[in-house]
Amino acid sequence: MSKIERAEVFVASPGRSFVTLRLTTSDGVTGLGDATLNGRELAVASYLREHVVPLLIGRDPARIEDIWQYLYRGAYWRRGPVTMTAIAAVDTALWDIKGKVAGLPVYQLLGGRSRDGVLVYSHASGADVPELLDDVARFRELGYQAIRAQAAVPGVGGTYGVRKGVVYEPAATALPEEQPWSTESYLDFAPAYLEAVRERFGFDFHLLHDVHHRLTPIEAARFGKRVEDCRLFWMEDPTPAENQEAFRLIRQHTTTPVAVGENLSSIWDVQQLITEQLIDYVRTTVVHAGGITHLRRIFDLAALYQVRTGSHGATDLSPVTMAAAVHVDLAVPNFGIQEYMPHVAETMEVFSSGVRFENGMLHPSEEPGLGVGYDEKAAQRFPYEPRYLPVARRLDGSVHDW
Ligand code: KDG
Ligand code: MG
Repeated sequence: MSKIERAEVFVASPGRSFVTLRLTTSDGVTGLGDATLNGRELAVASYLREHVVPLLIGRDPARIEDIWQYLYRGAYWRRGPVTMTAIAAVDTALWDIKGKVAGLPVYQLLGGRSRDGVLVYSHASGADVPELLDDVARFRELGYQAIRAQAAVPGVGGTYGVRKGVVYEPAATALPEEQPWSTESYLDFAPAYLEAVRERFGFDFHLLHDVHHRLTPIEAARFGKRVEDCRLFWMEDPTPAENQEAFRLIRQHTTTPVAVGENLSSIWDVQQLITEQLIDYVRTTVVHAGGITHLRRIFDLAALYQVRTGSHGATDLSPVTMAAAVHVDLAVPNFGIQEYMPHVAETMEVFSSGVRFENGMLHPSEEPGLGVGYDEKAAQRFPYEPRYLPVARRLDGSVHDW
């Protein structure tokens, strides 16, 4: 029997911070898992190094489900982003190994293709409306069939989702940047720029918008109703999701589709949202929701309630997660869309990936496993640099949801 012989945890910042797990079997087969939790990287690295690696050595890498159950139930302390990201890294690496051993790309192990390619959306943004419109034009020219639009709210300075450099990277400072927020200004301004995008570019592409947890349920209801004629593919995270019942109020007022889940980590965290059909898209991801094994379980539950998938895919999800996501997206029957932000050149000096973008779709590598590589020597050129996500404050100085 093959055994897990080695488990290494790498923490590096090639363009941004990533935590990567590499498992090696007694047959010399390696598997990679992403363990990155933006702004809390070392918590997961330590959870893995101190509490998970000792449990893995000597186990049969073929027993993916059993190892998942052992790490989840065996910890006694369940769920939560740190635990579920650590379990995800192990699970993803084991699927990579299983694919390599079988000589098959991971999507084949998940039942094979349900579609020819994976529809993706990318991020257009601007410091003002003309800049946003130019950016949407750029993404249209690049072939994207779905585009998320965000613009800086006047009087609030930089806002969530608005690029400062080449790539949008919110975790940019050694301590959290404090960003001002005004719900009133946002509610006045955001519908107008979404309308401007539709007026200029029409309706033959999907338009998305991320509210990023900033509104109360009734404000979100008003926003969704106001933008109905823009026919959004979705409004994302209209209100924080701790109280899932809150989404019923949004539902009572608007037909704008709702997407939730990027910061939720287990099937229990999305159960009510799904089974009571309070959302249209579930955005949980491989890396933060327990890996391929658990994500598949969430997506299967969602399928029963006509909820489709729309996994998180910002640049804080490493190329390992992006590759794993594309394998899952290709296979599940209820796929909706995949978020996609290409990584910067430094990141790709460390990771290699066979994922390919063509005509607004992603395609996986046909190599056995996930089709990703990690160059540990190259990673040494990019030592870990801690970076925090920003914190939002209302104009009166009180803390708001970022
Ligand atoms: O780490 C947090 C980011 O990934 C998140 O803020 C990005 O909301 C986001 C999105 O939809 O990509
Ligand atoms: Mg989001």
